[in-house]
Amino acid sequence: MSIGKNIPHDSSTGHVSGTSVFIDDRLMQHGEVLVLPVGVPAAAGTLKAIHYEKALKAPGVLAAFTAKDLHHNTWGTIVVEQPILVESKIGYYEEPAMILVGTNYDQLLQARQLITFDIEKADAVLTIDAGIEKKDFMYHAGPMKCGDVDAAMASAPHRLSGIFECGGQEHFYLESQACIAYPLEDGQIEVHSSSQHPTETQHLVAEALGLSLHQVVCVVKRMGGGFGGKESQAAPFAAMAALVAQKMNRPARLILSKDDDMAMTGKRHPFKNFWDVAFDDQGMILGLKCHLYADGGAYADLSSSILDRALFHIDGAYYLPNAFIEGHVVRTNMYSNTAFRGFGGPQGTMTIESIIEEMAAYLKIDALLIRERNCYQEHTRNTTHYGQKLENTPLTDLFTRLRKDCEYDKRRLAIDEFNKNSQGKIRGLSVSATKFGIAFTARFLNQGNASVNVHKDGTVQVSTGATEMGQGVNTKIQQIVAHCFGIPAEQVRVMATSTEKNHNTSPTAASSGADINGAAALKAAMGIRKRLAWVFQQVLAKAPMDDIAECPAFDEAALKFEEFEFKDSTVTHLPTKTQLSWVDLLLKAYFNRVSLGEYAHFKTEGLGYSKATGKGTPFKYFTNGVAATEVEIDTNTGEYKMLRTDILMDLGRPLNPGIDRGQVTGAFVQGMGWVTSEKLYHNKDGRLLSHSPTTYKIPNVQDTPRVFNVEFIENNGNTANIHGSKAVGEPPFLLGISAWTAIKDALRYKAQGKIPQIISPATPEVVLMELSRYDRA
Ligand code: MTE
Ligand code: QUE
Ligand code: MOS
Repeated sequence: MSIGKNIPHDSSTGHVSGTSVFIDDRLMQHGEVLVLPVGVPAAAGTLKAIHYEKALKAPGVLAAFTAKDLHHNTWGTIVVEQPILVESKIGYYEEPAMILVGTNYDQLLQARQLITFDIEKADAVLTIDAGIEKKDFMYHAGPMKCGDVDAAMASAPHRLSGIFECGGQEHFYLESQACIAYPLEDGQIEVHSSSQHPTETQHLVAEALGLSLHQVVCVVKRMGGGFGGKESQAAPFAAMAALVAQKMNRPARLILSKDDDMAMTGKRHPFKNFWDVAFDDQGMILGLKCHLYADGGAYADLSSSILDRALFHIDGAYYLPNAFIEGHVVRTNMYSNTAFRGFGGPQGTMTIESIIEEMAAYLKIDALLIRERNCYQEHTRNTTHYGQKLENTPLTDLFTRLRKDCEYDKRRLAIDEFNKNSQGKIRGLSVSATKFGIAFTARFLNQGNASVNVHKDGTVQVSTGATEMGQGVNTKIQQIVAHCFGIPAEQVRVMATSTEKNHNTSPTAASSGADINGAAALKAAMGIRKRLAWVFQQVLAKAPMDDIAECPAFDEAALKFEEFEFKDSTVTHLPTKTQLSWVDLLLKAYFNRVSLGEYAHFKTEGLGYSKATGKGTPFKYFTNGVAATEVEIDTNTGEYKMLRTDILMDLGRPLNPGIDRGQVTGAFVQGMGWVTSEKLYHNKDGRLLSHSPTTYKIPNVQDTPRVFNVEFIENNGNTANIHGSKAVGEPPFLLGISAWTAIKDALRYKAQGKIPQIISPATPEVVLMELSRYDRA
């Protein structure tokens, strides 16, 4: 049976042999043209005119289009306010304002150089501080409150307050935003897009072109990574390609270069969070007040939901008896920030992990002790600040086991010793945790649909709304359906995602792709399995099934479903041990005109949260984990390396532990990159300077922990999700935070009684500056 097995990713050989087809691998069609977006050279102001006459006459250029050519130019997943192409008001530097069309990419790039702009420049708002000063807020989240925070604060033995700041993050998917639009008959358009959200892409293409939804199909075979960056922001580029396809009646290919992609698209939200914490001598948190500010960039995009999720994750893994949490999204003249793995969760959780490090330095007790003391408990202290009671959340066990498994106490003593004697080096060790809420907090998104088609040779094709971006959702769905029918996984294929087959889908996001679409696929497969069992039951009952008589109509009430086992490509009637092969039974059903296909819709039950009261059950369950990271810092240069990381995760009963291990290690390293080396640099005009791999530093293999242990605990108690599994995509991203808290812990040894304070990312430069603050003491 294939559930819980390490069957390989369905594209693993394709990816390493180069036969997997990404958008730009699609064969060029006759008459196909290339599309190049052109960005504005200012971050704020009014666009008066674009002079592109020269570019239009340049070799290889066929056409140019601007906002005027679009039927409808404004879009937005939540708030409709963002232009596809700038009409007059400029939102950010390199915001697309027009598109050039030609047949040769290099010639298009040269032609782009010939374009000039008349812009009435305005002062750009480039930082959260500037946005706060201007009071230009797009969204207010919360307050979420519990207990009586003011009373708790007033009577607490200790108080600390501070500001936690973290930077943005480029998604750095290997495949840039990419789309090809094909004009079909009667004005219909088919777009093949690298999109996490085919339905949104379909909808925006239709709106932008003045078509109805049934005239547009969006197909997604796979993405070369998405990480949230292709959730909302794939759609406007698809609209640009589709515009060209419509206007010129030719296939139109838009593939962003890495540099254009980095400059034009939104990133993770930087946050600046003002906090005030009250605690006792033992480090027990008595109250937390926090005001979060997120840099939304120029447009709303998904910022409101992202800030909501940050508020939901301000508790990390720790019980807050009294809290008052609120936040604002600040509008700035930056690219419009968007979904990125964790979706605000990391920015919330990192705040409390940072606070705990400061409490530890202040109280001079080990931070792990503070974490263990404040950790959510099983029977008491198990309700979040938004009133959701935790179930099946073995956080205390995770801390206890990790402390033992990674030999925390022994290593802490060794580090104390090392730091006393070493010259020019200090080490730090820290544990951080994740308790990631699974479900879209926008309830309507927690639904999915799937269709399952069984063919006469016994093989199966499955289509769902899930999109494959490397995370292995197709493989998990393949396993779920193969398991249901008792056939080998190789006999099940998950087909390209298409809005023609599955409509009104949610983005593949919030880590719930496999949860929702897997459940829908299982529901559909079960429908078929029941009818097959029914046919078998009729065979056993010797119902005539011949030229004259057909199999009696399906009657669920009369079906003894549990008597039929589907296993090893054989169906067994357990009471009589009678067997039929999978294919024989299928054929029996087919010749009796019993359907071998099924469509199903699934919705996640039990969700309900009120923004008005800040209370409810936004999440179906939580995925939990802890990580211990040890770092060594060179005090002369501020450079550091991660010596060792131990991760312990609760993934319920994983559908595919091998794929999940890949998700855990990948997400950890991506999270570690965010908090260490991935710094976005801009010039004073708001132009992104780190817009290529040469200036933006993602982790390489030498930056990963020298010793890297990943373990899962056994947790058979999660009844909330399919086959007892838990979502894995985003939660381990938050464990990368332990690399940053480890740096903060190491600094404590040199701080001469000061409390280490660093921003994120803690680049070597940041670390060196902080060390120099202690020398000046
Ligand atoms: N893994 C790979 N290889 N590539 C990706 O783009 N995206 C992450 C995560 N893991 C991503 C990934 C994000 S942001 C999410 S929300 C989930 O995968 C989405 O997929 P799932 O819901 O099927 O886990
Ligand atoms: C997590 C997510 C998303 C989310 C909420 C989460 C997400 C997303 C939306 C969203 C919200 C409102 C809308 C909409 C989408 O909410 O990815 O279209 O109107 O897109 O907790 O990942
Ligand atoms: Mo993931 S940020 O929810 O696409």
